[in-house]
Amino acid sequence: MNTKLLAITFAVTVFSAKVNFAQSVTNQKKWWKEQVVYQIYPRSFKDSDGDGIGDLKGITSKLDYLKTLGVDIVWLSPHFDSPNADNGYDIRDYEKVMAEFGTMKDFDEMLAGLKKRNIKLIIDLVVNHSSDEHKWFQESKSSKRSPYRDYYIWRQGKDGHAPSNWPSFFGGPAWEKAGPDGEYYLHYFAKKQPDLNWENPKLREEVYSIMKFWLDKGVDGFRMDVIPLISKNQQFPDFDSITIQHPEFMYAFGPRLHEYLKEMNSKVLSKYDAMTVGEVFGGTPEKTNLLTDERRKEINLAFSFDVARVGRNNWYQNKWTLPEWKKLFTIQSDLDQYHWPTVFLSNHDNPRTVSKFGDDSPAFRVQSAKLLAMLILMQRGTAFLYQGDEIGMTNYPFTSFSQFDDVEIKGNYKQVLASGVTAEKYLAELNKSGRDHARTPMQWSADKQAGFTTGDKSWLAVNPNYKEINVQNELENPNSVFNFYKQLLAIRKGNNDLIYGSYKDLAPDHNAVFAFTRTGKNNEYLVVLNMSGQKVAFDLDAKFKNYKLVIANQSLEKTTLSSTTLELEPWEALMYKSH
Ligand code: ISL
Repeated sequence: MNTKLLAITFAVTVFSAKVNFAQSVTNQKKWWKEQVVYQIYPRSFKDSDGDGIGDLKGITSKLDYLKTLGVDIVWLSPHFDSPNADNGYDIRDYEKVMAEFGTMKDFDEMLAGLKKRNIKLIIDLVVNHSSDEHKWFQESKSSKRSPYRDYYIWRQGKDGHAPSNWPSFFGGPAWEKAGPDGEYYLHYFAKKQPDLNWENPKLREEVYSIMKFWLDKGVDGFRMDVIPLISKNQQFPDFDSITIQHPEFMYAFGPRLHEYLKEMNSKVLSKYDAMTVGEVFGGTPEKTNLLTDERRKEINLAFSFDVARVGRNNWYQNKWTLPEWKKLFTIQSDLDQYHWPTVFLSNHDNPRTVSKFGDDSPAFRVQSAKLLAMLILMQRGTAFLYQGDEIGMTNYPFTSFSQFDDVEIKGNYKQVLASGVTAEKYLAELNKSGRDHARTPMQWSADKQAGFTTGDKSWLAVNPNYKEINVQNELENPNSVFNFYKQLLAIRKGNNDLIYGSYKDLAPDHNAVFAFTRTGKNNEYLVVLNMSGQKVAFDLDAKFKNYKLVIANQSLEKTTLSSTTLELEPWEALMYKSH
């Protein structure tokens, strides 16, 4: 190679290394960018007193399980006092533990147990609304002259009707007439979940005081429930017939949202090393990026649902293609150094990961659950795992509406059927998209009630497949989904190439294979996932020749990439590294 060409080649190599170097290190290092979160839905995790409802002592009894798995942070869904109109997302007292879940002493013991195991805790901040049984609302409803009246949003009706045609997400209108003055109060969700009035500085100070109460107890941050909804358009205009189909896009990002979050950050969050992740329901990538831009000092991270809810139109689960799904990962990983992505495929509001994105049939459940584990944990961004996904738990086979618990399903039932959708069609769709799939009790063993409770009944039926799919079996089987998650978590832990490395989709248009690289300062990792039930021959660039296998969910003979054509088995997942 002549000198000039050599010099050019050298310059290009240095530049591309610099680009990779730049991409892998420009993000400021933070613990919440590096660590993996495990979401616990306390009602369904572990019951310690036989009443069929999960509780805090139950969680404490399973902390060694979480430590063995290797997760770093627990996100605890609401544990506060609640009448459970929406399973705790309707809070009656923000500084008291729900009686079914135990006492503040139990909370303190759970928190101490987590800290002893070097596991952080973030809790759910639900401050778009409270329970209608909260003392603030009871006072507010009692009279227009109550000092708590403006803790909520009351308006006179118009011509004998509600103040506007706004709908609730849980069926019916978003306005409810109540109290001696005949005014209406606003509730985006259930009637028992009245929206708080963030225009009122006194209410905001109450929220900040609640946040400090839990941060001073040693909690490490918050997941913020529907946080983009807290600022309302004070004109409360009627929606047209199209907008009304997806009101979240009108309810979210109201005029004072950023002002409120900057105030919250300045008055509370900036005084702690706290992690915040906003549930950005009703957002767009551009708007969401304004929330999480580090320079704006609002919140750290956001759940936008593009990836997890791909194909969703309310409770309809429509088809989607792998290329359109892969593009969403590229968009979120292309964020600049002031933003940091989240990676999650399910939570307590969405179907089970392996049932929606994998294949939960007996032939491919284990392999596809492992493949999805590699996808989540090797993507760029803070990974959020949902309880039970680590053992490949599946959707529940609902056969009748009486089996559902979800207030969203029950609240929408009448109007869905009134719209002409048959009960069979609605049930069939809910068997793909319903929230209860993720809320069936954690399957600990093949004992009765899957070892979730010593009682004879659980608050929601245990999935009938618990004798096959349970933690005990998983721990005993070295090739289990659990042990694959555990291996991946160990590979990822502290690996700055996998955490901060740049991301590149190698085959964005491929309809079956999801292949990407993660390039850091020291190593490049190649991940190849066959997200189909068919064998696929996949061609790789020659540069990957001689990359070494790190982990695979099936055949291990593909140890070195000697050929640049990979013959992939159905649902085969492989990860290689450059050296
Ligand atoms: O997408 C949805 C609306 O149809 C729901 O799954 C969900 O209500 C929405 O994502 C907001 O979720 C959060 O707020 C709700 C609560 O029911 C959810 O459990 C919570 O995650 C109201 O607090």
